[in-house]
Amino acid sequence: MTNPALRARRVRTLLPALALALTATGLAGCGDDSPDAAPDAATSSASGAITIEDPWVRATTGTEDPTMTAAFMTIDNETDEDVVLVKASSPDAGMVQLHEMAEADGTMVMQEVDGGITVKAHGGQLLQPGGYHVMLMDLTGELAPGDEVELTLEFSDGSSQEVTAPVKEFTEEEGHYHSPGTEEHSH
Ligand SMILES: [Cu+2]
Repeated sequence: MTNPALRARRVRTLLPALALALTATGLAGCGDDSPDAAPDAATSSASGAITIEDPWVRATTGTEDPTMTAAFMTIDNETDEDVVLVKASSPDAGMVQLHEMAEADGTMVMQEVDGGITVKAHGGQLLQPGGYHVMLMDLTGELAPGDEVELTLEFSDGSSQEVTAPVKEFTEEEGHYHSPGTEEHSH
């Protein structure tokens, strides 16, 4: 003859132990020693990811040449390997290049980056006016403040990111509101 009350009590006392065991298993999974441990790692922005912060595109309204503009952002690399931004594309631009500023005969000119833009392991790289930028050419239309531009960024590790960048008016302050090195990269 069994005692139902006793059995129920035993089940109840076992449950917290089971819950603890499950939690421990879950935590062990975050250790990330095996690259295939997290099936959603490529699409989430969990630790160990490449993330894009503060993307924006300079408005073309009222500019000298409304057929081209540039996109800016901060790329954070929280992985253990250097990665290179190798390619960018946008449905809003016929041609997209990765540019840097360089001095030529005493003036600053922009030119295509040879080999892409490197983001160091556990580091960040700022794309900003006067520095690295994603050059958008042959724009399909004018870009006014409030518009949005879709960007696809492709990295040397084979990953890619879809970014929606708001269009903003360029002001001088915008150029150095977010200097390299001052922003925390610990999340
Ligand atoms: Cu450029």
